[in-house]
Amino acid sequence: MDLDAITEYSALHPKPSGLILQYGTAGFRTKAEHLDHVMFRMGLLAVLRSKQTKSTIGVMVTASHNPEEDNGVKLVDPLGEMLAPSWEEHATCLANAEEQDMPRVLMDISVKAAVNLQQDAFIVIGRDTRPTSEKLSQSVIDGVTVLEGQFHDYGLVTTPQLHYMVYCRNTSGQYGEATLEGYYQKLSKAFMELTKQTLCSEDEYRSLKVDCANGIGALKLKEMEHYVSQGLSVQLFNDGTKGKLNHLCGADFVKSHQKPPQGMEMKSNEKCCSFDGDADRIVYHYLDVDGHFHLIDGDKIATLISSFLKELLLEIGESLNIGVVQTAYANGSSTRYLEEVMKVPVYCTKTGVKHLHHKAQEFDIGVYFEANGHGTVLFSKAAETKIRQLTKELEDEKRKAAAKMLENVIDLFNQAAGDAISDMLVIEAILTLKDLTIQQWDALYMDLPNRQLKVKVADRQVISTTDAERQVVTPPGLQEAINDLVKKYKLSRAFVRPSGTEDVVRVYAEADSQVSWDGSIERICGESLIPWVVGVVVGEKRKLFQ
Ligand code: 16G
Ligand code: ZN
Repeated sequence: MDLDAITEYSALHPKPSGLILQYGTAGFRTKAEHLDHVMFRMGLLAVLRSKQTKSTIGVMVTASHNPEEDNGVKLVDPLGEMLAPSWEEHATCLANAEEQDMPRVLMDISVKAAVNLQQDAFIVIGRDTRPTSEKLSQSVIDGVTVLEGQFHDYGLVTTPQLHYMVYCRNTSGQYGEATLEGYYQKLSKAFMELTKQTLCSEDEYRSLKVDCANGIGALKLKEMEHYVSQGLSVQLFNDGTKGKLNHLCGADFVKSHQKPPQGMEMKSNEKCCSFDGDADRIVYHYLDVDGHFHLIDGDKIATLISSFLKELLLEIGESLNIGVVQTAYANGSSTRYLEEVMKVPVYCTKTGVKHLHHKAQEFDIGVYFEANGHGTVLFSKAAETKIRQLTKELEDEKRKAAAKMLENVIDLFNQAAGDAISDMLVIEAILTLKDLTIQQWDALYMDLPNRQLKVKVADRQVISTTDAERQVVTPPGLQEAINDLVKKYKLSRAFVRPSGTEDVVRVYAEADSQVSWDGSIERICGESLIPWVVGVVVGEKRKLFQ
């Protein structure tokens, strides 16, 4: 390691003194102007991680659904997963080391992690469409180069596309070809195969309006459109030509405000969906004939997908196990529907894709989705091999056809990460195959009214939780207060957790409402439940809903 060169180059990417950042749920995220040194240092760290794992490592420059002024970076581990927790700590140490200490911290990490510095390193880099992303990704490259790592810059790609590239490169192309063309070919082939026999060709089923959050998803969907145009016609909105990234549009806005995105013409009963800024989340929505907005979030997506998979397994006659993984944010109705009607086991993990992903790996078929629309399906190696074998061996035509369908579903999912484009194609295929309208899908169950809000507190770490964030441990008394409160309302549930991405505490509440759907939840959340919980958190009772 040439420490002099590192010191010299690091001086070109100086750390603002006193700035402390943490590698959070999805990497580093903050105002873009504070990130140059972090990018350079993540370039260095990626090289060490690559040497240690003897694999290609990914670096994605994005701040997902955050405002345009923010940016962020995350490292992608060999099989396309999130960075291992011990390396998150290394990342935090390296990013926070003062200028003069940085080379020593880098050395310490390589000793602690037993990195063979003689090993070659290869890094792939991607970025979203933020105005600051290009320069910041150049700083990553500077870091990679000074440690003599090799790299390939994919330029503008969605986050899941970069995860896909990493996965492909580390499995010698078995997962797919590590190019954008390879990604489009793989997904479109599976989609066209899946949908080719569908009887229904009506436009209502085949057309979809997509709100691209003014982000990278628009560019990539435009590139992909013609590969799937025979099976699906997409109309893009918020494609970045006018509006601001994630501003009043995109999956996060739609989900958290429970209203339609701006910049999208929606006629009643038209099928619409929204991506987030880096296209790893998707939610569906539509306006009914009375102009009411209906949101179909990650929970309903998981329900649609798992019921389809379960039917296919029944048809094939194989007893592969399916598990659905959710977080505390999953609507109570979805959990009840999955467990009681569909009879599939449901598990709850902490918020953040890495936790869900990890749990989903325990099943033959692990379906995971956060309510916010981030999710995918994982097939164990054994299950995948079995299914591929069945497509060849089965003689019964119906069973064989079902196995082939499942094989295409495997290829259509991005198993490295939740992927708005891939999930969209899976959903469209299922709706067409099942001959379902968006309204019929929505009607599977009725969401319990719910509200979320965030509270700024001096120190969000005063709140600690257990039981997949559903129970508060500290401060003492808070959980009891929540219990007392939710007892009063039917089917009600509430929890409080410190955010992993912002300096805030998040509060969630849901409850059945027998009186009037909206009025009642506002009363529960607005006048009673949430202010009460928040009151305990901030040490004062105050009204939060105007
Ligand atoms: C990040 C996570 C997302 C999670 C969100 C929660 C990834 C790729 N993204 O965006 O899954 O829902 O954080 O944020 O893991 P919070 O901790 O601020 O509520
Ligand atoms: Zn995202």
